[in-house]
Amino acid sequence: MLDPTVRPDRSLPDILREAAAHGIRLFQYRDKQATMKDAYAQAHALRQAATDVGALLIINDRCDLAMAVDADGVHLGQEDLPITYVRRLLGPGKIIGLSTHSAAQVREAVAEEPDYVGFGPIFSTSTKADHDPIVGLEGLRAARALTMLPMFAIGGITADSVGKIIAIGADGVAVISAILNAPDLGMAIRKFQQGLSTPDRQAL
Ligand code: 3NM
Repeated sequence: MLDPTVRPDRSLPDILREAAAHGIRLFQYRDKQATMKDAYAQAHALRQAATDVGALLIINDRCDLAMAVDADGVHLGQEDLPITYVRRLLGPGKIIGLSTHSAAQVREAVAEEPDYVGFGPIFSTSTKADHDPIVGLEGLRAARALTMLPMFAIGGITADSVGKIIAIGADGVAVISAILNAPDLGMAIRKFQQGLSTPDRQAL
């Protein structure tokens, strides 16, 4: 996930290009602070970069911004517009994800039919100030049992923990700081890929 507050010193399109060269195919632009004008400029540049490298770009929260730059989809939070309405706005073929933070929210999400759910925070994170209570690996296990929808775990995930998360059955992970703050982006991504391809069965 691309959040300019985590790496204010680097251009997000450059990070996208570098991460894509190391195999990341799906990016989310998350910016809780920028004005719509600045967010549009940033999203437009990211759209171009994603298209150049053949990666997917989804926009956090802002359906209008996703439409403005013809993003591949939008990622909605619990406080955002209802999915049925967003699907009508975005039209066919767009990805709509929904953040969930509890078993009850996963059950409700299933009824709303998103294309995937995010679930977390799995671990402690300092990236999201107002995050929901930590759900832990047990919370993930319970959530996983509730739906066949693709589930992306989020919150404090590192290359050391990703193997446990995949063993429990998450389809993938959404990561900010463990990759964006790494001194060597490529090496950080490679370590994640090793964890993704070797589920840690001790978590079962
Ligand atoms: N959403 P990091 S946790 C953006 O629980 C976000 O829905 C969360 O950043 C949720 O990988 C989180 O640096 C922060 O912990 C993820």
